[in-house]
Amino acid sequence: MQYQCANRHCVERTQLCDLADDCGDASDERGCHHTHTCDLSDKGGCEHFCTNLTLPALTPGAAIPAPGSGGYICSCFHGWIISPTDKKKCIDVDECATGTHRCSQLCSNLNGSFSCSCRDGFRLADSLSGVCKSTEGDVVLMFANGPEIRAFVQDKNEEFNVIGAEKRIEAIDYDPTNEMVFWADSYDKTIKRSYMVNALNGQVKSGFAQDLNMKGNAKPTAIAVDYSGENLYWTETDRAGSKPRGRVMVAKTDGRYRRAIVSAGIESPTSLVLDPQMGRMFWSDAGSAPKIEICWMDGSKRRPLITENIRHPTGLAIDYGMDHAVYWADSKLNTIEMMKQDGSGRKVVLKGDILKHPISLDVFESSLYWVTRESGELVRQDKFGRGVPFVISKDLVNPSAVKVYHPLRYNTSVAAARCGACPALCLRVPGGARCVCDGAAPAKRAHDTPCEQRMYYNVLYR
Ligand SMILES: [Ca+2]
Repeated sequence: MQYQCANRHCVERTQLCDLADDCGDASDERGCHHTHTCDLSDKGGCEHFCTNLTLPALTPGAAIPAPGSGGYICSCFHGWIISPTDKKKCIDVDECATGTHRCSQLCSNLNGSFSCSCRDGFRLADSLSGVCKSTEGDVVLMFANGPEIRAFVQDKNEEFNVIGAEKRIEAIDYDPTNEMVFWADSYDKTIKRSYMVNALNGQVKSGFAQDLNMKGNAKPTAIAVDYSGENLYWTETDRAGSKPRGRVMVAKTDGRYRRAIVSAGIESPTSLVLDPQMGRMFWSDAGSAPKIEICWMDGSKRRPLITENIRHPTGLAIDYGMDHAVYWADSKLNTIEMMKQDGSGRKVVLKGDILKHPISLDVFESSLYWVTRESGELVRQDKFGRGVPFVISKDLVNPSAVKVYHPLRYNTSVAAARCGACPALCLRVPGGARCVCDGAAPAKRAHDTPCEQRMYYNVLYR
């Protein structure tokens, strides 16, 4: 017979009150009373429930001691847990803070429960699941498949071509404000852009590639668009030397003012995501010391977030709708995990062969989307790991990237960085932005923010 913990995990009865936290929330240890038994009339003083404990037989074959020989444990109704200070009293579980809720967007804690709600532009799909769905705009899954970018309109079951006749598209992202798609081509070692099909109120009928002339020795491996500052970030790997050298680069979305912002201690960057609202960026490195790192969007305040239990991280994604949680896939471990932006609350969401080695991941509403390289599939599953994976598209020849295209993906109402006085790049930092000059400092104009140093920072606002 098993015992259900406050967090709804189940443990064996023999694990109760054995001084080991088997539940994970200590609810198998907090309400322990080692003497006396309890009965229905007084519940041993427990506020909600009590359960008598039976000591295990001391030797095999010996008579099993009577119920209550091991004392008793107090436990609580669902949504409550024994107080850490009073082992008979029940207190509310804050599901929103402990991350045990299943709200796809907003969570409010209630006494003994919690409730889900949705952001502007979304509504609950039903009264039970906590799933938020957008009320306007199609959910379009944009994915790269070798030389082309395809788009799949989920609710209409329609597919169309965004870009074709490229070489080997490695990474994609888009600017939701200007409705432009960006991609990195690892064969041409360049980055290109195009208007999205149906952009400019439907005037754009097909994609047209514009090369941003990034051609160099390094291969671009991941890209991310900063919609708030019209900057393009990407990672690249230079394999010319004895050891691969990775970099995080930034330029304007038209290719100007290109410069490296992180260039030491990276080997093989595989993915990059930005959170302009928070002024932070994250990248994964699948080099000899695999890791996920965070820094401000100007390259400062860098630190590693995940360095353990990680093999080949790929596909970072931020759930902008749910507390900006960070998801990632590990294509060697066959896992999809999540964490808070400070690295806490790490949790395995999905694991096992059923994932088929995800190489790119995205999250929107209540779903995760990923592509698998070997089996060539585009797959969807609930972002809390409920249910089973659903194959949206298969027989893809060389899929590399997936991105959910939707007008409400980002909170673009966040004020654009106040960058008027920056002569070159203006990069987001938490609560503000910084002017950063390009490598060759531009001629100083009278009204410019000073830019004579190789890299000059100026906090514009806080
Ligand atoms: Ca609660």
